[in-house]
Amino acid sequence: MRVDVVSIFPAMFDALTEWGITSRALKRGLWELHRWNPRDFARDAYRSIDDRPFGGGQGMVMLAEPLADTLAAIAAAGASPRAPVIHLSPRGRPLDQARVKALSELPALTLLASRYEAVDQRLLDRHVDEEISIGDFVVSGGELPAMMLIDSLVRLLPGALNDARSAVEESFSTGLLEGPHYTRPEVFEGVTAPEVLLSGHHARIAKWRHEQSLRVTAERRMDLIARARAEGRLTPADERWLASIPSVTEQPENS
Ligand code: 4F9
Repeated sequence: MRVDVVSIFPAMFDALTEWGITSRALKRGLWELHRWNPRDFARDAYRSIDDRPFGGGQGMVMLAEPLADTLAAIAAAGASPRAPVIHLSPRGRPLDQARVKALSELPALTLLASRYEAVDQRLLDRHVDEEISIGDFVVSGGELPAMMLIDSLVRLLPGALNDARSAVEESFSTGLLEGPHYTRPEVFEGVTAPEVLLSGHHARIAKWRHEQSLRVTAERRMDLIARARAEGRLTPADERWLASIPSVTEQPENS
């Protein structure tokens, strides 16, 4: 997979190329990163990439022209057919694992990581295919959101994870949160790990883990339980277990 990123802080992406699974996958040749600084495409002597908003107001707006020229250079450098251009923005559609999976199957994509609160709308309308949000909060620029998107994509590329991990990946596709995990020592600060995990009884352990996954999901993310229910992914045994958990069945006051 080829990833082109547009950012005025290209060095931030060293976090992906230097560390962890994304770095190893790069060295394995599973993906490549090309960085483009729109300042290199500025049209004036000051290398301007932003200006004050028409109509007044707070903040600056990224100029359409240097960004359009950057995207044109990427299209000229990249393989055809043209890769989709994605802008990381709090105004975008929220990212989820299904979208990550679909994007990970593309041969190439271009990410626009903007700064200064805004980008000229004409650039977005004419040259951006999709806007994606990584959550309902604001950060100082699109670089960290772009890195989160790239990390989530790269770990799905065949060969990026070592085998033991890919099984863990499958467990997210259940659409439920993971339950608790334990390792040595058996007693930590006076708290013993759940005895079932030390029993060696594989069927009981699998049942316990599934129940814990349901419990944690119901306590924190009823939206995921509702979706699993709607999609027919909860068995009658799952429903009986959920109905038996006090912290789940208790209704919060004022609701
Ligand atoms: C981008 C926030 C995607 C959430 C970009 C400021 C952003 C963001 N998801 N905030 N620039």
